[in-house]
Amino acid sequence: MTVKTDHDCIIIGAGFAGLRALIETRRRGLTARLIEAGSDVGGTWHWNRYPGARTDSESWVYCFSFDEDLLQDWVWPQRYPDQPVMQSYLSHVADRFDLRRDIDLGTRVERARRDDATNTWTVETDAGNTLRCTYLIPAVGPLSAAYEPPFPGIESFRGERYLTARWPVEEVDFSGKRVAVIGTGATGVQLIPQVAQRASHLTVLQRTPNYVMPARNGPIDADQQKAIKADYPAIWEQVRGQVFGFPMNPAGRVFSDVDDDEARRVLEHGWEIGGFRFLFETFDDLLVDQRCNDVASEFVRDKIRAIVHDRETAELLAPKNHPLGSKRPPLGHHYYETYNRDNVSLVDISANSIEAITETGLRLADGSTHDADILIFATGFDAATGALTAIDIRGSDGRSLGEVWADGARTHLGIAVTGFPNMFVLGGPGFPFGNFPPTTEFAVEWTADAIDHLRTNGHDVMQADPDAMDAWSRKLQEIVDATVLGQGEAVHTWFLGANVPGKAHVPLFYLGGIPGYFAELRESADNGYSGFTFS
Ligand code: N01
Repeated sequence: MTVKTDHDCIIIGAGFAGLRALIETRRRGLTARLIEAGSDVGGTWHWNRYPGARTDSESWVYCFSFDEDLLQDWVWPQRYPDQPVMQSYLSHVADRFDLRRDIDLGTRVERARRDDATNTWTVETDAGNTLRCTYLIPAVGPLSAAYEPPFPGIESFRGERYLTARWPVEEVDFSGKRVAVIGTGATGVQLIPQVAQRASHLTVLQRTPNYVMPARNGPIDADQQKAIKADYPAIWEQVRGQVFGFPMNPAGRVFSDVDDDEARRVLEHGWEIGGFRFLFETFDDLLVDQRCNDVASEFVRDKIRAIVHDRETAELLAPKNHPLGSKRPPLGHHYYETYNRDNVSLVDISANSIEAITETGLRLADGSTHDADILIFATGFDAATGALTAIDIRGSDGRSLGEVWADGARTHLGIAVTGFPNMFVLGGPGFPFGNFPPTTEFAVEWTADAIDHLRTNGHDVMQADPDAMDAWSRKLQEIVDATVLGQGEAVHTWFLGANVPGKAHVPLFYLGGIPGYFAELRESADNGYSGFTFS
C-alpha cells in the first residue's frame, strides 16, 4: 500500500548536494522539502567560517555546471574563493532558482523511520514537525560532523575555545591573546597564518606534519574570466575525465622519461604553478611510482628547509615517514613562512601527546604545559558516516544506520544501503573523494534518473542488492590496498575511519577516480540499475 505523503522527497542539508537535489527533483516534477539545521544555506560554507577558510579547488570548477546562464553570470574574483564568496555563491543559487520557499532553515532532522507497509519515510524535526515522504535524500556532507578529541579536562579551560567547523558568526578578537591551535590538516594549514598575524603568540601543536603545497592564490583577470567562460564545455569535459575532478590534463610524462636535471625543472615548475597541479601536472606516476614519489617528497622537504629559517622547526615540519599523497595534502597560503615569525612556535606532539586540557591551557604527556587565552581545535571530522549516524535513521527492520554500520559502513555506489529502501544518500560512505560539486552533481542527476526509472516502470520501491553492496565494499578495499593511502605515519587518516577512536576501520571513500565512478554509475543505469532490486 502506498499512502499520500506530504512530499515526494525530503532532502536533508542545504549544501552543494542538497541544493542541487532540490533543483533537480523539481525539474523532474517531484515535490520536495529541504530541511537544514543551519541558519542559512551553504552547508560546509555556512559552518566553516574560520579565518582563512577558502576552497582548495579552483573556483571556476568548484561550482554547479548545470545552468549555462549561471556559469556565464557569476564572476569568481580569485583562483581560490574564500568562505564569504562561497557563501554568497550558494545564497545566490538559492535565490536565483527560488529554492528558499521549499527550505526550512534552522531546523534539524532528528529521526527518520521507514515503513514498508505504507512505502513511506516519516521524518521528525527538532521543530516538532512530522513529515512523510516517499524518497529520503540525506545530503549532509562527507566532512560535516566535526570531531573534537575527548581530551580530559576540556570543560575546565577558562579561556575561549573554538572548533573550526563550528566557527561563530561574530568576529573572534585575537589581538593581544595567546592562541594554541591543535591540528595541522587542511583546516589548520589555512587558519594558522591568519591567526599568527593577529595573536600576540601562536602555539601550533602538530601530531603529523603534512606536505603543504603552495596554493598561489590570486585574482582572475578579465581576459582569464573571458577565456574560462568561452571554454566551459571543454573545461567540464576535462573535469569529468580527471581522477579528482580537476580541470587538468595528464602531464604526458612519467618519471623514467627524464634525467635528474629535467625532473628538478619539472617539479620546480609544478611548485611555481601551485595547487594540486604539483601532483597532477608534473609526473603521471607521482602517486604510484616509488622512486618518483621519493624524489617529489624530498623536493617538498627541501622547499620546507629553504623557507623555514629555524633548522629544528623545519625538520619538524618536513614529513619523513609517510609518502606524499598518503594523506590528503593541504594547500598553503604562506604556511611555512608563518613559522619564521617571532610570535609563532611549533610543538611536536607526535610522541608527546596532549594529556589534558587545564584551566590555563594544555598539559602534554611529559608534564610540560602551554598556556593559552584561546584554544582552537582544527581536529577534523567524523568523516562520511558521522553526520548520517547523528540522525536516528531507521530502515525496514527498525535498525538504525549506526547499528547497521557498527562493524564498518557499507553502501552500494556510495548512495544506497540494503534495508533502507528509497533512501538515496548523496556523499555517503563509498562516495568518491575529489572535487565535490561536479561529483555530487553527477550523482544527483543519476539519482533523479533512478527515481524516474522507478516511477515510469510502475515500481514503488528501489533498494540496493546485498551482493552489490558487498562487491562495492570489496572494490573500495582493493583500491586502498593498491595505493599509498594510510601508509607510514599517515595511520590516523579519516579516509579509513582511523581518526575517531572506536570507529570501525574501513575505506570510507571510493578512490578509483571520478571517471571510474561515473562509469560505474552509467553502467548500472544502462543495465536497468544493476545492483538494485525493484518492487
Ligand atoms: O582535518 P584533518 P581537516 N591529538 O583530519 C589532528 C576538507 N577540507 O579539517 O594528522 C592531536 O585532516 C590531526 O593529526 P594527525 C579536506 O578534504 C577542505 O584539516 O591525525 N592532534 C590533524 O593534524 C580535508 O582534507 C578544505 O596526526 C589531533 C588535524 O587534527 C578534510 O576536510 C579546508 C588529534 C585534523 O586534520 C579534513 O581536513 C579544510 C588528537 N587527538 C578542510 N586528533 C578546503 O578545500 C586530530 N588531530 C579548503
